[in-house]
Amino acid sequence: MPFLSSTSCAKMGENQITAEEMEQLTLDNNDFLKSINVNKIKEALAHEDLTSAVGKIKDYLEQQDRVELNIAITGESGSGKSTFINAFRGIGDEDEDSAETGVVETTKVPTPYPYKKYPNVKLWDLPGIGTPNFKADEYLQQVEFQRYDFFIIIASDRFRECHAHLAEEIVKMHKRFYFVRSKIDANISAEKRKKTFNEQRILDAIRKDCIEGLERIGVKSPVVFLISSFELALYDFNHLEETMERELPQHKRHVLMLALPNISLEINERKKKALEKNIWKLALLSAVVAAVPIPVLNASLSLTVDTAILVIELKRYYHAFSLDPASLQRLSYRSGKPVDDLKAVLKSPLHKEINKDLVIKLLTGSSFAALEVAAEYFLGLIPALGSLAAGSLSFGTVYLTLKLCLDGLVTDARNVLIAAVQSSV
Ligand SMILES: Nc1nc2c(ncn2[C@@H]2O[C@H](COP(=O)(O)OP(=O)(O)O)[C@@H](O)[C@H]2O)c(=O)[nH]1
Ligand SMILES: [Mg+2]
Repeated sequence: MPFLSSTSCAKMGENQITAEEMEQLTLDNNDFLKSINVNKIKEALAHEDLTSAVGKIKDYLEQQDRVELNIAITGESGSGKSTFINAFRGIGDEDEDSAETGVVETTKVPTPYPYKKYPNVKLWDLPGIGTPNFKADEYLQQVEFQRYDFFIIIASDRFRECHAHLAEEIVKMHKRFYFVRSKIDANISAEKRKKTFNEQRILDAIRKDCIEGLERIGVKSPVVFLISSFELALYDFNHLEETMERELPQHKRHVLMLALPNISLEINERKKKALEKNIWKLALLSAVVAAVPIPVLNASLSLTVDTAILVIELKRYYHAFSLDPASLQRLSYRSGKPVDDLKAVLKSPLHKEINKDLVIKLLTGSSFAALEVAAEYFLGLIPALGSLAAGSLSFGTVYLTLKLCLDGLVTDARNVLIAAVQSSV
């Protein structure tokens, strides 16, 4: 069966884009074209220097993954900072490179825990707050507060004075904080013994205590996230991730999105959306390159550029959805489902080494006619692209290949998550 079928093109035709979306897309894409310095790429191509042109494109794409993001995790000793860090990185407390948990805290200096695939995204385990001589302003100087994009304050019990002082001081330093109340599972199971047990009432009471504490120091409409690092699918964990993403600047949002472990259907969906936004840009880049009006840029050269773009982006998809063997092994361990059962639901052709050969196979396996239909469809959608006639096929090819590969991986990731959950009931 061809990888790209004409039915899939027809389906895409049903997806009408609104005028508003189109306008936003045009703005985004204009910014994008400015930021990658298309002229430099065109210049390299004009000098028949394909290696340099591809290098420049690669540089740009990889630069997106090199964005720095530093998140500080603070709170009293024993509040669950290290456990939260491990959960947020998608690793177990006993895994290699995990933050040590359940031990008497000896951390005197901030310790960074980078994401393996995105080492520039780091969670920092900060020394405990609330010791008898604790002074929030000195503490923030000691931990070099400027370094962090934002803080997560974790409390495992009542809202205390040290939380208030720290939150106040963070705001004074013009930084943002998120207030997390941890170990909610423990509260719930302790209260379950009571005859009058009502889960919602307990959650409301815990939330109210923290909100009132924050309001007393002048925080307007405070938001408190109730979480259990042992049961991430419950309570506010997803809401916390979503809020952090939304409030980050655009370029940082993308890398956080990619780095987060794919642990729920919600995050699966958000990752898909973030990556979809990039597809337009990459397809456009490919079209611009193909439209360079020089005789030397024949179809095969244009294909080289497309292949380079596709290899980088498809690798990124593969990692973003935690479908690599090590991630599947971890999920198997957490869920108790044999890893072979998880692997059995994988259907995408991308579960092999993603390289130039695989991409060429995907492209040549596709029906040429289907791609042409797709190209015409996209040209109709974006009037500005009409002038890039030579690039039209390239645009359609890249767009459709990325879109179909992304959809395939998203479906696989969703099925893996569902398979993992099914085992535990
Ligand atoms: N029930 C429960 N226990 C937790 C949770 N988070 C941490 N703990 C436990 O609380 C203890 C202290 O956690 P740790 O992460 O070492 O705290 P830290 O000193 O703030 O780094 C450990 O025994 C953890 O297993 C949670 O969400 N639920
Ligand atoms: Mg610790």
